[in-house]
Amino acid sequence: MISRRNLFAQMAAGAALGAAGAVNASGVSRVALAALPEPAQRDNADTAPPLTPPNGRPYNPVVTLNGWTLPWRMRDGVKEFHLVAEPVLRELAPGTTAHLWGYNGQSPGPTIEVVEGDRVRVYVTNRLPEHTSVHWHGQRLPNGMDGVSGLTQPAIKPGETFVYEFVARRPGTFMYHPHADEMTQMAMGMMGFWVTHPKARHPHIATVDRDFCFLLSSYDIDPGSYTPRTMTMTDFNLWTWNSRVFPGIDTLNVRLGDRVRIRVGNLTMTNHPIHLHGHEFEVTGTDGGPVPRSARWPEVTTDVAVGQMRQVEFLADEPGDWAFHCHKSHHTMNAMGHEVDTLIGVDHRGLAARINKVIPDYMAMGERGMADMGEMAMPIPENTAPMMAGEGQYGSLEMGGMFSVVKVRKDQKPGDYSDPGWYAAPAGTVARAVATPAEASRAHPAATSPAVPASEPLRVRKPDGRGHPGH
Ligand SMILES: [Cu+2]
Repeated sequence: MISRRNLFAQMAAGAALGAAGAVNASGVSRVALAALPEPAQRDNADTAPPLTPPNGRPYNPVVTLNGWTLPWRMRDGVKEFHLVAEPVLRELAPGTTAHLWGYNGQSPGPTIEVVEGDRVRVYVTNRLPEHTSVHWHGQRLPNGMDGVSGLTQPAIKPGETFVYEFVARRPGTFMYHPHADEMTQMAMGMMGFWVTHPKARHPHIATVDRDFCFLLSSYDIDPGSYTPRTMTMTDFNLWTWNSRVFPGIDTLNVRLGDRVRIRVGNLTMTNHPIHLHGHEFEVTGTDGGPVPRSARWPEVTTDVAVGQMRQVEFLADEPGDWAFHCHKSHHTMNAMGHEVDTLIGVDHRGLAARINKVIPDYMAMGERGMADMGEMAMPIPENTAPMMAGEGQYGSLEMGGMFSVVKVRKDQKPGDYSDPGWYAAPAGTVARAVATPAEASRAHPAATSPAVPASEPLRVRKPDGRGHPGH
């Protein structure tokens, strides 16, 4: 059987050979094209180890969540990268794959990591069925390198290779994405991260132990299908970090006492309040660069608006498994339908039995909330991430989408950031069920009503004070 992944790789390889002979509109000579840096490819969605710089000025590299950093080569003092815009297969979570467009085999594309003052040359080969360009979001650069097709350059036609070259003038957190048929190309997953490290000690940029980065992106992929609807304006059904959904997003593993930086860029069509449990952080950088210390304040949630980048920092001083997620609760769900009535309080008994005579598979849902969805093995279409998924050590997490866990551990060896497994909470520090009615009354002596047997039907007290029995 021919795997699609191999097919795409072969197409990319064949196409790259073709590119060397192509006439190029940007004035790159045939000799230069023949000497293009090898376009590195990646075919899986694991979090790659940070790329320790093999040459150039040293820095502490970032960790791209479920992604990787693009290798470069030094040529006459210039850092040269090669991006290939192309169709890709991206695993959103185990069992769920999307047909996206991206760079070098993945969506998002690889992170580009440089140092302030570096001269950077990026070759971009277009293997898409339509023209594209790359805009270097947030950078100071010559106008003609800004990547807005039609405005600052001709579009890169299919089969062509363009070259961008500029000096990374200021340190900070940046993104790259097409500025050509953006609606389609970004809805298809074309984007990447860019980090410029400071060249020397910077008054507003701290040295950190762990430096994570990821992009927020969203897709509208019908359950059972593989390709995003690109015309969708607001009703996206997959909310991703680096084109992954929980439980497919890796955990952020840190050591107790680490200073941690997390960089987030938003290329969705809505804002995302990003929330960390158990710690306070400060926003130490925005789109425009580092925030002066005097202008920072403590937060546990920061909103990342459309097109913005935010970097937050905190001291990881509380051991545990700390949830880290977008606080819009619809964004921590996978492929969900929206045209669903609220059924809380509706008693389906009897009704379900009658419907079952006509539709044997019919399941009543929602009458006690949606939590049942997390645990019931409801039949779902192929290639569809369950709406509420993920198993923790205490049961179903009932989450999807933009959710992960910051794991803070004191017993990891220095430099060991492998997944430590679930947190072993010290005895007596985990919330638990109250054991007996006697214990309950000790805990809350004012309580006078007897414990309600679990079998009792739910009663709703109406504002007029009359009890409303279930039926
Ligand atoms: Cu969100």
